[in-house]
Amino acid sequence: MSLLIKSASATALLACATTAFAHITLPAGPALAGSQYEAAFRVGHACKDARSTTGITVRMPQGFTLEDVPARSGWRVEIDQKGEGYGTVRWIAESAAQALAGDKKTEFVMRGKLPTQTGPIYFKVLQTCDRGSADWAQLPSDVTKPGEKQAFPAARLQVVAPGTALVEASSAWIRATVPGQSGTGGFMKLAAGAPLKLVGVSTPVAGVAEIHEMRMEGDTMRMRAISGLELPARQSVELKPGGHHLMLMELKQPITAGQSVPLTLTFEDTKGAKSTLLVQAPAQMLSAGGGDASAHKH
Ligand SMILES: [Cu+2]
Repeated sequence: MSLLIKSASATALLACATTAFAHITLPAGPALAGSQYEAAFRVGHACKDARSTTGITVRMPQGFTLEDVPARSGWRVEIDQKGEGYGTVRWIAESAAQALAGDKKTEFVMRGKLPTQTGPIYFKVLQTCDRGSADWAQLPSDVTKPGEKQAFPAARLQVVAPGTALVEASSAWIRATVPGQSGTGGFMKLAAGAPLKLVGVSTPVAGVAEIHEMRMEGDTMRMRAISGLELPARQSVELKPGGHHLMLMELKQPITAGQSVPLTLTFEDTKGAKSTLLVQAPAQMLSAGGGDASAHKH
């Protein structure tokens, strides 16, 4: 029922996020198996060396049942249910003037029903431009060398089972400790598919685990426990050094780099229903970005 985030995949997600501006992506966060889903493909960049985007063709994944494509001013929509693979939806700019300029961002929206099967699904998107095209169609399995990034990743959606936390964690890590240290911080990105609140954390390695915020008191940055952290729907919220973080105290053992620390996160939805997510956070000395949390003061 839980999503296990392994360090390798967390690293891959992090690498991907840094270049996400150029990719065609779906909003962050998972969606429920068998539910109605609004697939909003975000386009924020024209093809390389191009000035504008003139067409978008989405190849639907297996199990996705198209229900509706809202009309889009200045663009014609062609739906081919028998098209390539499991059907295609194509938006075509009616004129060069209607094409999406390279410095403009927008979303191309379709609605449909998600498969009942859980796991990631991928929408392959062909972006055609006034000059050239870009086929956002690579799957994680297309990358074979360790550490290699996908140049043209397909838009990914994590489909989760009913009863599971509707939230995805990525880039999780725990700061490794030095001898004598009794507490440490935990960091990750969280993306909820519907409004959720992170209300708790527990781990076998610590006697006390809390959600912390950082705030200025006078001219000193201090941290304190909060009862919950709001996670807006379809957005990524980052827990990071110097910002919101998980605080592990009364450590029962040293946390050594490379060790994997299980964290059970508890969430509450808008109706108060609780769900949990197990995240495996690798321990490391510094964040991937080299950030420094030594400014923390209790
Ligand atoms: Cu703290």
